[in-house]
Amino acid sequence: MTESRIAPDLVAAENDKRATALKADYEALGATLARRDVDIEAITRKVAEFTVAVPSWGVGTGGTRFARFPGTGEPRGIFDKLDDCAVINQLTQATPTVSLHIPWDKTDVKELKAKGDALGLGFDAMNSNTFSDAPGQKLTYKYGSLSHTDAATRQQAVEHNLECIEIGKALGSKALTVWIGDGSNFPGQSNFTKAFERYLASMADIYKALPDDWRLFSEHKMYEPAFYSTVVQDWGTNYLIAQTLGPKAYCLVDLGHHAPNTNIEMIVARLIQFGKLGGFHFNDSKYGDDDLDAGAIDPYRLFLVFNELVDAEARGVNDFHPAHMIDQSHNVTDPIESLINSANEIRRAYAQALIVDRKALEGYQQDNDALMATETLKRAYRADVEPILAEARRRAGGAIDPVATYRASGYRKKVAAERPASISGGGGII
Ligand SMILES: [Mn+2]
Repeated sequence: MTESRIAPDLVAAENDKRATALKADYEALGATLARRDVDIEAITRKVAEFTVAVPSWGVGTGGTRFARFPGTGEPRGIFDKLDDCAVINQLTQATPTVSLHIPWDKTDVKELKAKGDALGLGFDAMNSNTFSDAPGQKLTYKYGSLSHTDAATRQQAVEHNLECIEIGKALGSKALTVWIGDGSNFPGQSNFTKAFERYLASMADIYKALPDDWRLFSEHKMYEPAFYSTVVQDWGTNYLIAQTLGPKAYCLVDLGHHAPNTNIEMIVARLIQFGKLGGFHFNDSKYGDDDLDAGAIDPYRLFLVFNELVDAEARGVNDFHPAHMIDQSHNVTDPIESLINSANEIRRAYAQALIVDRKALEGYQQDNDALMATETLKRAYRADVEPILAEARRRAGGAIDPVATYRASGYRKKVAAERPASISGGGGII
């Protein structure tokens, strides 16, 4: 029996208030879609099956380089974090897994597994950290980790990743995500070629230790913390890594890790075409790696990314199962509310992409009818699919309006009484 963090009676009472309106909206949308030969039930089923992992670090309040303003009732450690993740999943029924970060979430693995089981939560990709120094760490990562000039420092970073795999094995995880902050701040500081050779050799050591049913995700990022050059800076370098390492190595696309205006959906298409799309870190950005909520700034871009994923699904691309994870930093909102909304926005983009008339689109592309081709995408994007999302949640036992239900539950106030405010939250942005 899964432990409920919010009383099921309260969820049911909140849903009762909204059930009649939802039924009417769902039927009306169903009739509209039927005129386009789209079966609303088929879309609702697919949406219900679509899940996204919540990052353990996302439920704490984030910050910028300048300051962090703690929220109330912030999680004190990984067990509190899992409680908060369970709230998100209870209300959205879209986030049954959590992505952990080591060493931030390091604790007794058996207790961690038991806590996840009690809350009905599984564990998605493990995330290593060699971009900051852990307390008591022997060698510093100030000048890099897996690509460091010093062999002993590289070895220490490799061993940390091996430890992440071991922890993940005990938790039922099936993937390791590696993001490094290695790079340089000044022209001439680092030899690009030698640094990348050292990185590849370190990653090959990690790859060797990867269980056969695991995947290794490398995550590229254009800049920060290094501001002149970054060792794994773009999808091209990332693709070279995955190609060099072998069939268990894939590229992870964090939407925020690109220059503004980069055509990310096209990167996604390329990686799919060559069998190296491992998964996503969803978030949104306006200027740089802002880590804003998914769909907050450019929901059309999110839709276009999903359009590529659904296109691949429709074409029956072999062995296609990208990992979906959220990676955001919540500075001014209640992180639980942001993550609830983000999970919904991601499902929304998926639902909209599912209703694209692909046959018509292909015809317009073939005829070079640019206007009607783009209009075909827009037509799907303009559809208000909220009744589909709400109905999928309701049927699975979630909330028709998850944020309103969360607020009605008084959860934050309740945990604030148990959890004293902290200045440092062990949070971070990757
Ligand atoms: Mn990321």
